[in-house]
Amino acid sequence: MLNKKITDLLNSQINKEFYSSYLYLDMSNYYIEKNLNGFGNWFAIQAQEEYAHAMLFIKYILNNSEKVVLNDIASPNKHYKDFKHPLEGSLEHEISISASINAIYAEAYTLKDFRTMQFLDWFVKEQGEEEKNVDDLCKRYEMFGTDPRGLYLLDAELATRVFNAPTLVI
Ligand code: OFO
Repeated sequence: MLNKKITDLLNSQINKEFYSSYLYLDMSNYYIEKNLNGFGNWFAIQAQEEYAHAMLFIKYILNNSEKVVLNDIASPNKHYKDFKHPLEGSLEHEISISASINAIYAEAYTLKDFRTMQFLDWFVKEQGEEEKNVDDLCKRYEMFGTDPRGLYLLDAELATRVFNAPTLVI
């Protein structure tokens, strides 16, 4: 059994993870529409990862015999002004998701909910990695993306990314 506040926060995190997936799918579609299929692939994999994260939260709540609440997922409804815009948007988004995970962690810490803290440890680390990956991509775009040949090579590299399911055991 979990504390009600923790359950509510975990349920709200499910929505944020599904929204993240939707947001990254929107970014993927944007790049594919612009014929940058490698960037499109990179974001499609981000979307898959976020979906997998939502499912981990669902599993954790169910394993603790609590009710999963699936709320409406907001439309990303974005208009991207240039190729860099989604990259910056995704960095900003990851920073906000890190803050959200940290807020649940802080609540679990206050309540001495060690089980939830242990579950969230993986996400704390994952957020650190995701922030770094997106930040790296922003920087590499800055360096190479404004030159057509550089953009072509970066796109080709991003096309090689494959999905690896999270290995977290709940
Ligand atoms: Fe769910 O991994 Fe970042 O947002």
